[in-house]
Parts: sequence; C-alpha cells; structure tokens
Amino acid sequence: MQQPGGYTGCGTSGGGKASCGSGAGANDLPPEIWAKVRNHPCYSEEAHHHYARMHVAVAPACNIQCNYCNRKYDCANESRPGVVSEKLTPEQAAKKVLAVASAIPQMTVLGIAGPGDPLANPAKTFRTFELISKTAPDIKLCLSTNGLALPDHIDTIAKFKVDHVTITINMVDADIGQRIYPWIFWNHKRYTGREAAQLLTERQLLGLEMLTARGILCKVNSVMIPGINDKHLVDVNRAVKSRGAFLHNIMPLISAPEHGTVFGLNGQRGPTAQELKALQDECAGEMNMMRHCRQCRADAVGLLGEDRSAEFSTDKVMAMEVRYDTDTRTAYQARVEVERQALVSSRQEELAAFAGENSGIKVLVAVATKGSGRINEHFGHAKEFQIYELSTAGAKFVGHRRVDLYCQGGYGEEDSLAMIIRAINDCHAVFVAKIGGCPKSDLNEAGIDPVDQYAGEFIEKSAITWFRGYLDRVRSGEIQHQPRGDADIRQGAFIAA
Ligand code: CLF
Ligand code: SF4
Repeated sequence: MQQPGGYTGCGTSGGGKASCGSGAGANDLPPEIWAKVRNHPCYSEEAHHHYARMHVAVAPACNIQCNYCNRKYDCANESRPGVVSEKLTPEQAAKKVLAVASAIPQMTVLGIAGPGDPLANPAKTFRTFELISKTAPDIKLCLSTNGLALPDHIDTIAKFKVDHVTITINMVDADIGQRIYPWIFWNHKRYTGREAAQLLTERQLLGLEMLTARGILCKVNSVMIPGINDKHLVDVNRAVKSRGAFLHNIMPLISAPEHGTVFGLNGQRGPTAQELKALQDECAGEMNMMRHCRQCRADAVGLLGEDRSAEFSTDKVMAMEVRYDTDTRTAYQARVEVERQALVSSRQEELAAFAGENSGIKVLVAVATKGSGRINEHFGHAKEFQIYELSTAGAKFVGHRRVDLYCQGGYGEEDSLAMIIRAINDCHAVFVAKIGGCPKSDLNEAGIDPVDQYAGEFIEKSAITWFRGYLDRVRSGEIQHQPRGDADIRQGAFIAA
C-alpha cells in the first residue's frame, strides 16, 4: 500500500513507481481513478471481497493460437484450462446481465472474456455492450483481449464507455514469443514463427498506448511459463508500465496432459507458489500487481472465486421475469460500503500496535473465507484459501490456492487433506471458522497452526492480532521462527468458477 499523496500517475514513463494497483485504496489514487476502480473486483483487491463480476460468453472465435490453449475450452488468457462455458447471443447475454444484476445487487462489472477473443468477434461483443449500456447503465463494462485486433477497435471501445481493458501480453521479444504462439491470423493472412510473434507484440503495445492515451484503464495479464518467459516478464512489466498500464496480473501457467494443449502434452510445467510470488514481488518494485485473479471462466458469475453460473443457465434466465431496479442495487451497495469501511478501520486500529516496530520477520497464513473480508468458512468447506503475508507493516493479500473440498458429504477425505497441506505448505497458520479434530492434528503435524478462535471476524485484524502473539512467542523464546518451504499450485483440470 502506498502512502497518501504518493501517486505519480499510471501513465507516467521513466523511473519512479506508480502507486496504482490492486492494493491501492481511496487515499492512494486520484478521485477520478478511484471512482473507476473502487467497486471493480479485479482492479481493486479491497473491492474483490465485496463486489462481484459476471462474464457473458458471446465471443467464440479466436485469431491467434497460444500453446497453452485448446480450443475445445475457454480462452486460457482469462480462464483455467478445461473450462467450457455456455455460449450466448448478445440478446441472451443482455437478459442474463439484467437477471444477475437483479439477483446479485453487488454485481457491478460485466466482462467479455471469451470463450475465444472478444475482438475477433467484434460484432457480437459490441452489440452486447450496446444493449447493456442502454438497459443497465450503472454496470461497468470490461473487456479482455489478446490484443491483436485491439488497435482497430479503440474508437468503438471508447464509444461504449468500456473503461477497463485487459490485454494478455506474455512477451515483448519475438524470439520468446515464437515459443508461445505458433501462429496468428491478421489482415486475412496467417503468419507463423518469429514474424507472427513480432506482429503480435507490436499490435499489443500499440493498442495499450492508444487506450491509455484515451484515459481507459488497462490491465495486463501475463502467463508465467517457467523456462520460457519467467525471467522475461520483468521486461514485460517495465514495457507495459512505461506505456501507462494500470495493473499487471502475472498468472501461473496451468498445464497438464489432460488439457490437450501443446504445453500440456510436451510436459511444460507451471510455476510453484513461491516461484510465482517471487516474480510478482520482483515486479512490484516497478508497479503494483494484481494477485487476486481467479482465472475465471468465460461465463463466471459472482464474487471472484465463487461460482454461481449454474444458477443462471440460459434455460433458467430465459424463463425469468426480470425487473431491473437500480434503487435496490444502490441501497444494497451502500450497506456494502459501511461493512467495507468497518473492515478498513479495524485493520488500521490493530496495525497501530506495530507503530515504529520492524521485526524483519514475515510469515504467510492461509484463510478460509466466503467473502466480506471475514473468516467465515469452515476448513472442510473451503474450495480455496486466501493467502496473506504478515509483517510489522501489516497483512498483505498475496494470492490464493485452489483445493479440493476436504469435507465430502460429511466425511473427511485423506487424499484431499494431503493435497490441501501441499497447497498451503508455505504457510505458518490457517485461519478457519471451524475445523474438526482430524485435520487439526494433521495440520499441526505438518507445522501449520490451525486457528479457529477468530470465527466470523475480519481477516486482516485477526491476522495482525495473531501475528503480534507470534512475535511475542518468538521474542520470549517459547518458539523459534522457522521459514516454511514451497507450495503447489493446482495443475489439474478445473470445471468450477
Ligand atoms: Fe472479467 Fe477480466 Fe474484466 Fe475482471 S475477470 S474481463 S478484468 S471483469 Fe479478473 Fe477473472 Fe482474473 Fe480476469 S479475476 S480472470 S482478471
Ligand atoms: Fe486460446 Fe485465448 Fe490464446 Fe485464443 S487468445 S488461442 S482463445 S488462449
């Protein structure tokens, strides 16, 4: 988190750290930027505890080939491999947006992110935006693209007031690019090899410059592919920052043979949790990073990490009587803001206890939560754990880990427990609303402290309180601070949110 007044402008080039980013709050950003990000769950880490997004899968075609993509599934630039979304017409999509917005008043953002590339399907993408901007003008419009066609659509993006655009940029060097992209299709012609990668990087960077010149907030997604672009992503980070990108989201490659992708079949591995964190930390010196991306599906609905898409299948939506009521949505969001302010205040109060202190010790903790920034999920019901890094500077969100449910129909699954422990193995503690005796003792044995005394309370305040106790125990000699090892990022096929 940056200091108030430290904002140097995301569009600035040259040295100095732009204090924009997913962790930034109301005091860190100019009011006009804060107004755009304050309730966007991807552009504000704080907002993602409270606000939801939805995607409509109106864009089936794609104009490039990525080696981590299998066209049977959604675009892997914003989705995990193995996820298949239900495709919609723009008219079906518009009705679905109204249905979801009425049922989930904290849904503030509509994104188009596939299942192919939205700008390889411009008619469907922009028709959808046009319909929604008329019927639900309070909903923010968001777009994710591979960037190849982006420079051709800047005026239309601006015309429909699409204020948030994500470009997936995995390289700015065509030698590296040709190992990621076998071909692109541009200007009625197929290009391959280095020439394809060169064209792609030029079009991506041009598109980014054109958007930021219009004041449109741009996020850059990059897929971290160990041995191919992992070190190079630091150069990508500099290149996109200098062109005014607001936020950089480095996501892990998820790669397994069952995905049927080039990388999956040739054994290309994804990064470990600590490899990903180290790269994100390195780039955070240049620019703040998004670390809460869930690699959503192209028809995702709900809070990030939550999957409510099954409630809004096309059959169900088409049968619904929808009444779009902005007053109800506004009133609900006002209550959300009260809760959000309480969370910020509680964190500040607890943090005051560390004033002037710098122990140098940092630990990671995992948290089971259903949202609202509270510890409100049982260990056995958690499908993911949020990861916080604790130090005397506070509790910083640094990522999440997907897991299989431990509790299946009331029974604990030993295989799942072993997988959960591997997924949070770099953590010193796991905070949960409730936990049974068996997993508790296995976690203790693995050196992870199961903490259930803060059930229902705010995550950051509780984590800081626990960390103060941890430091006291280290200082008194009751325990020794021991660094933890690495952890796994789940590589298998995902079908949920
Ligand atoms: Fe969707 Fe993407 Fe907009 Fe968000 S998702 S189009 S910016 S509204 Fe968000 Fe999902 Fe990550 Fe994308 S968590 S995959 S970054
Ligand atoms: Fe697949 Fe998306 Fe790449 Fe197209 S841009 S090949 S849909 S991952």
